[in-house]
Amino acid sequence: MINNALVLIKPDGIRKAIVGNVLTKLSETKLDILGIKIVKVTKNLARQHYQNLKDKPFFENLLNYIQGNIYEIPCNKILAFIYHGENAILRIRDIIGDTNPEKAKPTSIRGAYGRITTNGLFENVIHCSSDLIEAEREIKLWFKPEEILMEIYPTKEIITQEKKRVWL
Ligand code: IDP
Ligand code: MG
Repeated sequence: MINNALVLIKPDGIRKAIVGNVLTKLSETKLDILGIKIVKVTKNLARQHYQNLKDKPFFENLLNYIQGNIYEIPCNKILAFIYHGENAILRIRDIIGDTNPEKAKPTSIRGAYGRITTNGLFENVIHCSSDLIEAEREIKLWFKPEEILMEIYPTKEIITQEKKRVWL
């Protein structure tokens, strides 16, 4: 089944300068990329992204982690990708490995590059949507329709009077 997955290279992946390694590993899937962007993550976006984990004891730490605020020199950015193709979610999740980097296969992305911080947070380099429903919710949260190369979900046109910044 063809599906879409939201993939995020989290701030630790950027700080550790392993973006190239991570993308090389993901390219083994031969999946298509339909969207790419660099994003400064606000607390609001972080909270919405991880809304299903809001009752977990590590939730506040997780919000700070995804915003890049847990480091001595903050790294307030992530890279966001939409991968598309046959069983995209399952295949990417297989390559990224277990959520806990200590349990992840050493050859997986999280196994090779992740760590557990001293306060117990799984700092695991990369996010991938867990299922079809989450993928749609997350892609719509991180991307606007015009930032995606294909109309993967139905869209409609509306007229707005939104204030926006344009080139001088
Ligand atoms: P996933 O990223 O493999 O889908 P989720 O359960 O959705 O795993 O958790 C989101 C993120 O929260 C994880 O990637 C990891 O950074 C962190 N996390 C999840 N479970 C734990 C835990 O038990 N202890 C510490 N951090 C965790
Ligand atoms: Mg998840």
